[in-house]
Amino acid sequence: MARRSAWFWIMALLHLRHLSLCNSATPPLPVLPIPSASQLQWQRREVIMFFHFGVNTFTDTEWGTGDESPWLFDPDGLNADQWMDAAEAAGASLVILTAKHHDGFCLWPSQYTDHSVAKSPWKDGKGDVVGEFVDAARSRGIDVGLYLSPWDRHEKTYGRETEYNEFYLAQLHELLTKYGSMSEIWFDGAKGADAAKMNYYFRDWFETVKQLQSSINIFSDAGPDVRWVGDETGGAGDPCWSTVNRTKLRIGDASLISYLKTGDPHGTDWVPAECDVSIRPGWFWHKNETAKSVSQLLEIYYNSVGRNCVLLLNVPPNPTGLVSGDDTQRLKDFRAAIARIFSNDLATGSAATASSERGGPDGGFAAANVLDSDDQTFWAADGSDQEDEHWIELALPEANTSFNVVRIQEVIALGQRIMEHEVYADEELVAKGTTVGYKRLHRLTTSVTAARVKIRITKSRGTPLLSAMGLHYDPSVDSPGEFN
Ligand code: FUL
Repeated sequence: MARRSAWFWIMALLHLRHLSLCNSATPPLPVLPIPSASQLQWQRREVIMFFHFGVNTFTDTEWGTGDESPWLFDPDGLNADQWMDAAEAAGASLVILTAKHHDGFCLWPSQYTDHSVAKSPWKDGKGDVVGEFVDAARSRGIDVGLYLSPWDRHEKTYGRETEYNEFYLAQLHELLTKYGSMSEIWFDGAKGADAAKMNYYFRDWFETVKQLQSSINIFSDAGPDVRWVGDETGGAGDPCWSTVNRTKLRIGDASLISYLKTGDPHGTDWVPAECDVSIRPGWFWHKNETAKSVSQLLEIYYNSVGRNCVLLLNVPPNPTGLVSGDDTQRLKDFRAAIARIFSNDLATGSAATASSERGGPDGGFAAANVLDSDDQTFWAADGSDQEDEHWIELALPEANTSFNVVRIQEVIALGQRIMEHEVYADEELVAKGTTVGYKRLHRLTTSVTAARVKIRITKSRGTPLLSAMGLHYDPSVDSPGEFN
């Protein structure tokens, strides 16, 4: 055989690579609506943290009246860096602070009111909790969000529509220009029955927020980027669609609660749900309250993250200005329980097959992609086959694999598609559900042993796309006291 030059072989390899690239199928078109880049980033966080702190911390109340003296606010040991230990313990990559709660007391020295840290004895009125919070989070690589209550029980202009809307907007402007980039801004729809009647100019506020920080996510009952899930227990509806018709939503309208909980399979807007709940009974610190148990927190995790939502878990700092050591320890134990369950994927090493694979086995969308821990790769059923039912099956590496949690993840970047699905262990139906979304966790009531696990997708909007599938063992299913 004639000797070939190195150049020949390089060209031959490039040619082969070109041929194999030509064999890749294109990704399918999205099924609209789809998330924005900021919404996708938010969704991947899974658990984020809330800090409720303010004059209520010193008066042992949940809703202050607005008449409290700023003189009450004196957290003489405040250490925002220590708060971030709690965030890290929970694995939270975003922390949100109540810059102003309903009582109107501002945790930063707002130039538009005297009712703030500037009039408190803390640091002789020179302190800035928002500033310390932001610096502490950033120094740990944690992103920041702020809560600014529209309902303000202190501000005298509240009730005078134009004046108060301007006042609120000015405060928003301060917060969004003084403290760098924010990932989320929280508009709370709560307002007491005694609140003066007035309209908030949400449209003006939201447009200004986006003008100042274009990649921020705006949270409210009605989005536009993240919606309230409809209650404060930390659980989503089942199903919980990230899609809604935004025109149906109104901030503070209690008749919409069930719509918020479930979302809308026919919704034209992507507005995913955030599940807010406190680690303790109250949002603010109270000396007689203690943190929820690990098993309660786990239940919340399954009912929020496991239902396609983000969990916003509140931890209240105490009057010293510190998060209780017991709360941080509880968060560590919670995280350890999650790691114990989910770090071991019993599906690893399975052989994956499917009803069809877009572009065939070498098209780039093979069933095996659900096992590669890479959420950029995925299994796509072949859109050209006319079956309305699709399936994917894993032949497990061990014939007698025992599991009790099934994890399924859709490629939400291309739309939330699955409307109905069933999970089979060998031939037995062990779970069924409706939508999947970013993450769907089925915790079974008893452990099952199987050699094969199959997901049948019996109804979907367009062909289904799965980025991941996993099988896990939660010891508390067999021994309920395990995580108490
Ligand atoms: C509610 C408020 O009234 C509570 O005090 C708390 O801030 C919670 C997160 O939102 O609407």
